[in-house]
Amino acid sequence: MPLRISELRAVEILDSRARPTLAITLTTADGTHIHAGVPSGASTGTREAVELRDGDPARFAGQGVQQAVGHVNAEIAQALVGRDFASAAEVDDALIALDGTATKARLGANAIVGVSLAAARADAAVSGKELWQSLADAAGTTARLPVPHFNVVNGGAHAANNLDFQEFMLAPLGAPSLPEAVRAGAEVYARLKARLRAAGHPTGLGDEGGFAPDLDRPEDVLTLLVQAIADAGYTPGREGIAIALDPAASEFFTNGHYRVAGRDLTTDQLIDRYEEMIDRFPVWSIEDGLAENDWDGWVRLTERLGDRIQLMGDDIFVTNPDIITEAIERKVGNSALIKVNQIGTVTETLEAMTVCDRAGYTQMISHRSGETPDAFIADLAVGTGCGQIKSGAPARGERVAKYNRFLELAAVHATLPYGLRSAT
Ligand code: 2PG
Ligand code: MG
Repeated sequence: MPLRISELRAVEILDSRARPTLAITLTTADGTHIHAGVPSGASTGTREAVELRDGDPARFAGQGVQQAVGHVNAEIAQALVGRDFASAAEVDDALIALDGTATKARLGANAIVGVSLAAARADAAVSGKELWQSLADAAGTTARLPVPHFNVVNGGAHAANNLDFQEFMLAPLGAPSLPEAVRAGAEVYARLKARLRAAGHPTGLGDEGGFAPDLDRPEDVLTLLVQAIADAGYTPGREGIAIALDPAASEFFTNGHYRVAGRDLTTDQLIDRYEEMIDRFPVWSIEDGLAENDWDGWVRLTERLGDRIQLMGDDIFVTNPDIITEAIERKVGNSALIKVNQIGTVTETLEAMTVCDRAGYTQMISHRSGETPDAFIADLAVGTGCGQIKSGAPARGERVAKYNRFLELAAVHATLPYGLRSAT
């Protein structure tokens, strides 16, 4: 059935960090109401699609999105309402053409991505499919439940502590099923809280629901994580619960040096440090281990550690098929973090994942530090079958909404496979 939009409306709402974002309501010709919430990052890559923020210091310190809302309600609605589209991909093409810029800066990537998410949902609804099924059909992929990566310690731009590394994640690679993986994440999270409390650390949370203790050295956090995993009765390691890091290194790269725990490190010293970490701790994946403009460093990082662990590009790749293509040519990384709002449409996101697949680069679907309860990315992860997702801690509603969606899908669709697609 063609997709016909009879009404399109945006509203300025708040994200999980008290910053404005957009909620989209799309009504299809048969009267179905579709909703979508727009995520937003803090540690953004410089080549991401550009969010439109009002810049009016009198409202939300310049962070308002009334202009983006206005674009949805006027120009975008005018262009889309009443037209027949054969697919959500056609809606995305229309959005890209209407905006006319390479970075989606004119109408705003936040406006465009909200409409794109809603269009994908509307497309599923008119074809009588669940969102994940519809996305699997659009992408030509085999659905699968992903390994959740629980971000249980927050630092960097996501917390007001001394930790330079942004994210320390639990990866229950050895869990036999999705429900068991979620259970493992929640149980270790509780044990970690108890350990932090016993050691006199505050147990306040960062933006993604992980604890934000005032530790300096990443190795001290890794030690705590391994202890908490064992406390909860699991085996630290790939056969049980492994660890994934997102240092978000662009954030602590200045004047050609990486500042970690009060010391300036060269690129090669930081690579040495990572090597020691993966020798001593069950770290299976490092995202943004180096800065987005340190491409030569990334080449060396990949040469040295690429056959031992997953080396994932986030700020450096920004879900951009062209940049990922260049990275593949230059042998930079072996995996990509995937965020719909970095590139701005669902269709381009699926393209980026196809580019990765062809080169054997693994992919992990990701939330943003600013989220809404919208669990679109859960269906995206299942539909594309990429086998990995990160959606923050197993705590806080906007993070848990995604994990809970998996629990529902696992219960209803018992035949959905679970786990990494292939070992890295
Ligand atoms: C990241 C993301 C999500 P942000 O760096 O991977 O965890 O952070 O949304 O702030 O860019
Ligand atoms: Mg990142």
